[in-house]
Amino acid sequence: MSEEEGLLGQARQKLIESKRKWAREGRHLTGGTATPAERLPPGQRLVKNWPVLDLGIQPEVPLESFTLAVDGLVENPVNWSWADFQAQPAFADTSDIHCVTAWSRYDNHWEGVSARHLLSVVRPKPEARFVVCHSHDGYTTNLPLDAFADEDVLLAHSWEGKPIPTEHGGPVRVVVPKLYFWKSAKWVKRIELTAEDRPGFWEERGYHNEGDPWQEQRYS
Ligand SMILES: Nc1nc2c(c(=O)[nH]1)N[C@H]1C(S)=C(S)[C@@H](COP(=O)(O)O)O[C@H]1N2
Ligand SMILES: [Mo]
Repeated sequence: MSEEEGLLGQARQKLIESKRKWAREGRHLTGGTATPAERLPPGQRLVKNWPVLDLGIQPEVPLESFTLAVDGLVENPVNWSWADFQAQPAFADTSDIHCVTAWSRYDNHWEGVSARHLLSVVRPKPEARFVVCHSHDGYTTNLPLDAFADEDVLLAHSWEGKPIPTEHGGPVRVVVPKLYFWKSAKWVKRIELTAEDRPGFWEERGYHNEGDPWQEQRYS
């Protein structure tokens, strides 16, 4: 049995197949462009609620067994416990969510540890150019190290002043506001720095490798 069949099962496979089909058909593409000066990227509509999207697995990660590894091409790999994670400088930021399925949600108040701080601790080697985020549900997503190192990127433990609920990726999820939300890994367990770009779960299934909402980089 392949990893995909074993990990995801048939019901989930069906959902993945339909999203793949949308990617092939260019569903939600408007052909428009916009700059971040326009707050709502092309083809997006504003929502007030917060939809849940995942592969059908919502892993429970007890804080006692929480670990976050940051490794690969770094001088100082870490494997933080929950206490280690909590001991890092606190970072708070407010940003918008843009999901490839065409909803956007403004003014999300996040708290956690900034990607910049994390990088200052692990110290990327000169060869490191990409990041792969690995999650407890088997999900992966890739992005350039430069994009991960943006000032608004964080490993969030709280949203609107409360711990991030399990369905939204708690205890810790990545938040990368300037890219479509599939680049923001829920239930993150490992952040790997690499020299070569390695497409993640959706990037291998027809989603765009970069995923800039203002350039409408939905599908490849
Ligand atoms: N671990 C994990 N992270 C994930 C996903 C997933 O299936 N597993 N889905 C991605 C997608 S496609 C989106 S749109 C957002 C959804 O996050 P939300 O459920 O908190 O809205 O999470 C992203 N991160
Ligand atoms: Mo998504």
